[in-house]
Amino acid sequence: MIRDPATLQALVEQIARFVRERLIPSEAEVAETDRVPPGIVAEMRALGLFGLSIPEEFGGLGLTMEEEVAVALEFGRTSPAFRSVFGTNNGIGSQGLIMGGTAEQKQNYLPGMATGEIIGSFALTEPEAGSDAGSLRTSARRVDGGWLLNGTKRFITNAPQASLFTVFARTDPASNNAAGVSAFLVERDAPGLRLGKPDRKMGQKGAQVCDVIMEDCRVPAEALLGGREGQGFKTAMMVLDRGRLHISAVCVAVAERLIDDALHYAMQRKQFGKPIAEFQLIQAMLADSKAEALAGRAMVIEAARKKDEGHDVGTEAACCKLFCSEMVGRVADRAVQIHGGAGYMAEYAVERFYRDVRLFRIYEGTSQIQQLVIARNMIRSAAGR
Ligand code: COS
Repeated sequence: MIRDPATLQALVEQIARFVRERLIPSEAEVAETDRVPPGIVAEMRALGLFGLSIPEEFGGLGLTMEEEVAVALEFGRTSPAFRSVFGTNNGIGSQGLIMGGTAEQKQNYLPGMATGEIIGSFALTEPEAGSDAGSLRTSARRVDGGWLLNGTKRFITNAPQASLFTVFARTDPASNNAAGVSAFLVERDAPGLRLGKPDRKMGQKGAQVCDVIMEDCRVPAEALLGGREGQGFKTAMMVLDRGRLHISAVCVAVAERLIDDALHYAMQRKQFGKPIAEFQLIQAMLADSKAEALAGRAMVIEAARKKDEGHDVGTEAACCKLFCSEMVGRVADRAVQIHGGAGYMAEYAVERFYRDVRLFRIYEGTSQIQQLVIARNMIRSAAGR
């Protein structure tokens, strides 16, 4: 749902200009230094990018899903590391709170998240619990006046910058599945919480990831998200359903950027006496990429509209994440191929994007998990469950 097309268009144009004039020229520097310059982060804050999906009553822009997708289709046209800076505040780092927080919890954190003063982070994955998120082992034990958390969370995006973690922990020690999991809002300075060293990654340099380690980490009783035990896993799944649509839009945007880069390269690179764009085998790669990116764009917008209409889009979100993340992998591969030897060299952006996009098929649920979710939902619905 687009509430006011003119306002959205103005926002989209503003973001497109920011991407073109500020982010794309800084891509190489961010990849080299593994950090987004503070000046750019300040500009992101001024543009309201940290609060895109946070409700207006808490100082955000309160975008609908379709509006958020429209915006992601613009800011995704650059290194995914830039999106990560404000991505968790709009997605997995804030949505648990928006969907399941108490009025007081929302009031405490959402205004700071909307401005970017508070960076939110989502702490679900563990060394032994990745795809099988329901088997997580981090424990939360009730103690006088609060909870004691113990466990390690792994590959946590934005953890080095975060001031608030949504931590998923087992509150029912007798359980070994999703039912015994609860969510907690854990502040960075909670006693007993420490961070591991930043992980060294294949790509997406500038987006930082590390372990979050809790050793008798004490949090107050009010840290239990929504004040309810046993809801954590469902909250995590609902957050991921939404996050998967957002990531899908980013995949489409990166694919469109790579198609532009490959097309321009093919039009100016000459071999056998003419631009390689005139060769049909190059054209086939360009055309397949264009058609697939268009399919991705259409399915993400359609699913976002359906979500705004109030439908459960768990299946659609998984379909989008599966198709768009695999699609951008194919597009990046073709973009390198069209660039030939140059595509293997670090001075061309496609070399970096080729590594960056690999993560899309893994985080917020691997392609295999999306397949499992889609098929399981199909079977359930056919069986009338
Ligand atoms: N929305 C709301 N509730 C959901 C849900 C969703 N999308 N998906 C599952 N649930 C609920 C189920 O209805 C069930 O509740 P009831 O027991 O009351 O019926 C509960 O959650 C457990 O669901 P399920 O039995 O399907 O859990 P499984 O342990 O079988 O796990 C998968 C399901 C594999 C789909 C889940 O673990 C998953 O998504 N894994 C990937 C995790 C991931 O994306 N990690 C990335 C890290 S974050 S960057």
